[in-house]
Amino acid sequence: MFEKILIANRGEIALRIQRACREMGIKTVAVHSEADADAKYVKLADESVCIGPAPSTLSYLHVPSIISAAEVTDAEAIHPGYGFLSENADFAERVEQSGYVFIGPRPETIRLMGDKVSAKDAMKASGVPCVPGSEGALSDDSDEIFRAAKDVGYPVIIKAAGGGGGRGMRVVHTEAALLNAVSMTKNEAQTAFGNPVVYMEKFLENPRHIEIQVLADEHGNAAFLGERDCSMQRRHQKIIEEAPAPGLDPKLRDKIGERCAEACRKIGYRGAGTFEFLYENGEFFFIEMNTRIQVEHPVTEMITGIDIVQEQIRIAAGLKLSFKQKDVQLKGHSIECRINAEDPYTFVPSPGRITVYHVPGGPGIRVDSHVYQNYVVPQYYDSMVGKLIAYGATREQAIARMKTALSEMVIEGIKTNIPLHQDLMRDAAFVQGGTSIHYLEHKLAAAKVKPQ
Ligand code: MV4
Repeated sequence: MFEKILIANRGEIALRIQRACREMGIKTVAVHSEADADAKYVKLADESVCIGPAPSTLSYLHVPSIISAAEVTDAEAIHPGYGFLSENADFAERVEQSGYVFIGPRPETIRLMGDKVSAKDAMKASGVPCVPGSEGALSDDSDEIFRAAKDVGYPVIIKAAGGGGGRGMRVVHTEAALLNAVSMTKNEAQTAFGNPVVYMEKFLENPRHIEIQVLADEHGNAAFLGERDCSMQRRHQKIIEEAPAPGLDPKLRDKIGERCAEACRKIGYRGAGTFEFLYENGEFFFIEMNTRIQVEHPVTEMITGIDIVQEQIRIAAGLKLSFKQKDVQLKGHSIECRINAEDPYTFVPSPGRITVYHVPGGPGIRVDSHVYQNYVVPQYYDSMVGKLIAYGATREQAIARMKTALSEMVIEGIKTNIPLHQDLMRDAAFVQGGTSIHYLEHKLAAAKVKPQ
C-alpha cells in the first residue's frame, strides 16, 4: 500500500479523500491555492503545498505545480478527486510518466470515454444498450445526415463528440431545421472543444437520469454497486441524488448492472466509474461514462457499506477488489442534498464568510463538508459548500430524516439553497418518486416555489 498520497483537489472531496487515507494509515499531501490557505483540509493534512494563486488555471489546473508538489513531498500517488484534472487524459499520462501512480483509469481509457463517439462505440460493442442514433460520427454529406435522421426519427439531438455533461447539444424537431443545426453545433464544437465531430441520437423527451456505479481492479474483477437517480437537476447541475432509483425493477437493475460490469472487463477498465443512462418507459439507454469519483458517491456507500474512495486507492495500489459481486447487497435508501452557497431561487452565487454554522446529526445522517464557522467561501470555485446525506431503512424514512436534518442545519452569513431542499422534501411529486430530468426546471418556471 502507498505511504503517502497527494490530493489534487480542494473542498469537501479533498477532505473525503483525506479521511479515506487516514483510515488506511496513508499520509496525505494537500495542495492548495492562495485562496484556500486557511482551509480545514489543508490544516488536517500531514503536509501541504501552495501551488499558485486563486484562479484554478493557475493552481488546481496547473499540471507542473502539482507534479512539483509530488516531487518535493515524495508522494507516491495522486488522487484527482472530481472536476479540475480528474478526467484529463494528458494529466494522467504526465503523472505516470513522472513516476507517480494516477488514482484512476488508464490514460487511454480516460481518452476513450472523453470522446463521446468512441465511448458509445465501445459500449455498444460490449453489450451496453445505447440511445439509437447515427453509426458513430455524423457524416458531412447532407443526404446521409437526412437519412440518419429519418432512420432515427424526429426529434433528434445533435451532440458534440468532445462535449458531455450538457455542453454542445442541439435538439432538432424537423427536417427543415436539420442541416443548419448540424453546422451550428459543429462550429460551436470546434470553438469550444477544438473538435468539430458531432453525432446524432433520438431525442428522449422526458427521461430520468439514472447512473450505475462500477469498480474494477487490474486482476479482471469488476462489480456494479447499484444505481443512483440524479434526475433532480437544473441547468445540468444536480441538486439531489438518491439510491436506489425509486420504482426500478431489481431484475432490470441486475441485468443492466451486469452489462456494465462486463463492459469494464472487456475494455480493461480500472478504478471507479459511472455509466450514465437515460431511463424512459422502463428502458435504459447509455449516454456517457464518467471515469472519476462522483460528487454523489456517498448515497451508494450508504446503501452498500462499501467505501468507494478506499477501493479506488486499493485498486491503484494493484490490490484486488475487497468484495465480490454477491457481497454487494443494496440495503435501505439514501438521499443526498447538495448544499450550495447561492440564492435558493435566483441561484446567484453567494460567497463570503459563514458567521454561524451548526451541523445536523442523529441516526442515518452524514455531512460531507469542509466548511466551519468563520470560514470564507471563496468566489473563485463552484458554490457547493457541502453535502447532506440521509440514510433510512425506507425512502420515507430517508426523507423524514433529511427533513429533520435540514431544519437543524444552520448556515448564516451567506445564502444557501437549504430552503429549496426543504421545499423539495415536501413536494408531492418528489415524495412520490420517479420525477424526470425536467421536473425541477418546470416547477421553478411555474413559480410553484415561492421566495420566502
Ligand atoms: C439527451 C437527452 C435526451 N435525449 N440525449 C444532457 C447532459 C448530457 N450528459 C446528456 N444530456 C441529455 N442527453 C438524448 N438522446 C437529454 C439530456 C439532458 C439531460 C440529461 C441528463 C440530466 C439532465 C439533462 C438535462 C437536459 C437534457
